Amino acid sequence: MDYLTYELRGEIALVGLNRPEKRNAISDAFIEELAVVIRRAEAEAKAAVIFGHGPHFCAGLDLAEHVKKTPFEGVHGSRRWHEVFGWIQKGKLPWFGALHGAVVGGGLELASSLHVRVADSTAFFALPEGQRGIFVGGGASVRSARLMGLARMTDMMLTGRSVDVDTAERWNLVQYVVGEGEALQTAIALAEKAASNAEISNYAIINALPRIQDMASDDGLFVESFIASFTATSPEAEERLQAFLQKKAGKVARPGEAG
Ligand code: 1HE
Repeated sequence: MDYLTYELRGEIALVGLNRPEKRNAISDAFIEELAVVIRRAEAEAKAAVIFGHGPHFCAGLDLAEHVKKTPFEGVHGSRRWHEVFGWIQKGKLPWFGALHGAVVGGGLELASSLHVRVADSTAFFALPEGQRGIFVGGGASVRSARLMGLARMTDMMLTGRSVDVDTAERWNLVQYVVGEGEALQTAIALAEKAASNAEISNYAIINALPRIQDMASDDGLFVESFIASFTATSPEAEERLQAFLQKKAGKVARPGEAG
């Protein structure tokens, strides 16, 4: 692979963005490698972590490649990003992000398609599309806007505002903030927790929650009942519920206690 590294560590797939000399800028070939790696991770792992090699997570779209495209090629390119990032967001695996340095433009769009984002203190977030004369095309108008809210995203895009990790946490862009250099190990530890869940529960969490968010509340509640019943009557649920009742499964940990 030219743009990514892949490693299976136990049940966790580790995917590294590996074009550090271009700050992990995403070209068409990069997206195609990511498409292959997502499918490989789905076949081999129970959860996945994505991180960036070099000084930054990701500088977004490869601007050198973008300028060479016709308008119609641009539409297809954007639709391909949507498709591939959609395999992450509504696929088979829980995906965790370890973010550091620049998480900008398409890099923030990629991060927004993950399920849990851990950022270290060096991370910063921006949507510089306005300054480049372009628009978001990798899903930010849906995914990033839903995380941080329309007003904040509009401000970022109009003013070129760059936000630090503490602001990003307040704005819902990341769920965890850790010390410099600690994002990857934290993301792996969290991925290991998710990997120990029932697969059917993880699948429902990943696939049902974003869809139910898009539904009218009464429709969402109706769908929830079916998913609840389907998961609760699975053999995995029966085994896990019995294990708890027979005091063979752990209790819910208090915050800060090892789970
Ligand atoms: C790039 C890219 C890129 C760096 N495409 N080549 N994204 C941006 O507008 C972000 C543009 N990048 C930057 O602002 C900075 O590079 C960073 C803040 C991310 C990092 O700064 P730094 O000082 O560590 O690196 P650098 O010296 O700026 O970059 C190193 C090299 O990477 C340099 O090339 P070189 O040939 O001079 O060594 C840069 O030109 C190159 N490089 N970023 C191409 N993005 C689906 S729509 C999504 C729309 C977007 O993502 S728009 C946002 C694009």
